Amino acid sequence: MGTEKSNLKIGITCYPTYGGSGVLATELGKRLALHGHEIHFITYALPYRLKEFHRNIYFHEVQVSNYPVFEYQPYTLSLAVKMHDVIGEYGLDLLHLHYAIPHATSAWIARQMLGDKHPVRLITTLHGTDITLVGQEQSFKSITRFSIEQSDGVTAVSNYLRNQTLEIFGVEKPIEVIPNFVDTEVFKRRDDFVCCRKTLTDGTEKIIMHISNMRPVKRLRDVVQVFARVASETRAQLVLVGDGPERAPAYSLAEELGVADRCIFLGAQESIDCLLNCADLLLQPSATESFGLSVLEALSTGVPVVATRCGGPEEVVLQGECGYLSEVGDVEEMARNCLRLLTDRELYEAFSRKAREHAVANFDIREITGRYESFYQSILERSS
Ligand code: GMT
Repeated sequence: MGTEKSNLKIGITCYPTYGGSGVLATELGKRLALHGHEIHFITYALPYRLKEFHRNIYFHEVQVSNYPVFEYQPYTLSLAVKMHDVIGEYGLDLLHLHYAIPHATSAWIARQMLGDKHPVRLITTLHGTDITLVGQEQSFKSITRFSIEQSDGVTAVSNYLRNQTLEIFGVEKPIEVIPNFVDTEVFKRRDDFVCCRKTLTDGTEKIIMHISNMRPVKRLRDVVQVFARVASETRAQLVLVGDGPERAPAYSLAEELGVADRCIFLGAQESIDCLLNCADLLLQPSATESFGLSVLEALSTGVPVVATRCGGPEEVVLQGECGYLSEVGDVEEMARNCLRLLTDRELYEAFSRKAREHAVANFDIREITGRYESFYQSILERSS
């Protein structure tokens, strides 16, 4: 294994559909490929941010068997076999697993299958619900702990998530915190987007945006409750981006509160950079959030954020400088904070400026990719 060489062969496994961890993994892979590393995505579908051709990037689709005896198809095993094959065929130096379950487990199996033939290194990045929700389920807890312990290197996207992992799983492994990033050259104020605010409103209303996969943890009811209070005081429109089980109940609540005609449910969208250009505020009242990637994308675009003190956002949002954080469920305070920002032009401009500066200074993709590269190198050196 050549620890002295700077260009590595890296396998990346992530969830390829919508979700922050998949976005992060894909953008990281694209950036690493630009730096000359050879990147192999091993997933069950083409990651949705990987549509066009990129030099140095390969895609290996995991075929899931459809054998009728299996009521539940053993995806973890199909993934392990594909990892094993790709490591062997291309001589990967390391596998970077995004989201512990089941990716880190499959990678461990693949490595066991290879034995001493190929000493591939395993790096697991914890993203959030793999620890705070899924990982804690009794049926997953011991395998999550085991898979973390068996990784050669572990990173978490925030201090909050690192501490949660140590507390919940009592792992001995050191966990490096490498925060999520944003491409500040993509997420910025621009005039050339077609979806200007006039296509969403009459052009005079303020736009409050919410972006999520609409699962219970995102507290969609609070989004609507906050918006109803704001809408009773000022002309505003709520634009909801994403889809999931809480979408229908949120719509019913909007009807009940008499604001359904001021809510636009756009469904899942790819052009988040474009949509954020239309937003005045981002509203994310989650119950728990290990980081909050859309919060960072909003800040980078110069959009102030109203969110909750639920873990990660406390490490991303500068309270009272580029956004406001409230206790989970405090819809009254969140509504007051939205109104304050929407009605005080000077305050809004100051928050917007600070949001952009903060994202550029602390979370730019170029800087954070370098931190991953250094981490890879330290793991390769440590274990060679
Ligand atoms: O739970 C989600 O919203 C999806 C999940 C994922 O796999 O993308 O999000 C987690 O990872 C993101 C990327 O690191 C973080 O920005 C999210 O905060 C985190 N979600 C939770 O902790 C609830």
